[in-house]
Amino acid sequence: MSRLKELRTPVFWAEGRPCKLNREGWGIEGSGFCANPKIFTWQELITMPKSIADARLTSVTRFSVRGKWGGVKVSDLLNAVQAGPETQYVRFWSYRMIYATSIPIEVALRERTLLAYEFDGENLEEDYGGPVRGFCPYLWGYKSAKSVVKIELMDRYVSGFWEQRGYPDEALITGGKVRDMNQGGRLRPIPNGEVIHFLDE
Ligand SMILES: Nc1nc2c(c(=O)[nH]1)N[C@H]1C(S)=C(S)[C@@H](COP(=O)(O)O)O[C@H]1N2
Ligand SMILES: [Mo]
Repeated sequence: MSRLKELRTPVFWAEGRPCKLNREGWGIEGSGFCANPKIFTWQELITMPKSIADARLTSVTRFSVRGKWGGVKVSDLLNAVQAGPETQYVRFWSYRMIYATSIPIEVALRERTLLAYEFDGENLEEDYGGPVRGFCPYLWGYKSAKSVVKIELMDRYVSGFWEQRGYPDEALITGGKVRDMNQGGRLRPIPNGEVIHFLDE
């Protein structure tokens, strides 16, 4: 059983649960305002420098799970496609192109914003957004799109799946108690999803 499952991390698929996804055949299109649009295959992604973010995924539905998310920095991908100066937002598309969400370029460029393919050293399974998902600990979990097939560099903001349904576009993690999955779901305050310490990086 995967670590995320052991921790009883909830599984959200607003657009419906995917069937088995093909890890070896996975590709992520990087396109939009960039000089070198390209498709990153699974093989390419795993040979790019790996970053580990020991950080939390915090849902607006008030659960939070911490672990070592491993993957490629979104900033490295933006460099690879030669993101243009027009780029203001990065939009992540999930595998059926129904779920999408965008984050500001400044947040996309931060150290711990990843396209993640591991949690605590294990490959991400479908339930948790494998083969590769967005991971952005700075904002509510709905900004961390699962099973990403495309990242699109945008010159303006377009709201995403949950944002169109009333959740804030900014998705700043606000106070209050959350269920800490690392502590058996105990309700406790985790201010700012613990990202406050990272912000001066
Ligand atoms: N494709 C897709 N990505 C998604 C979602 C979803 O429903 N579909 N839910 C989002 C929300 S609201 C949260 S909190 C996290 C939950 O991630 P998990 O299902 O791995 O716990 O995924 C985000 N990414
Ligand atoms: Mo969420």
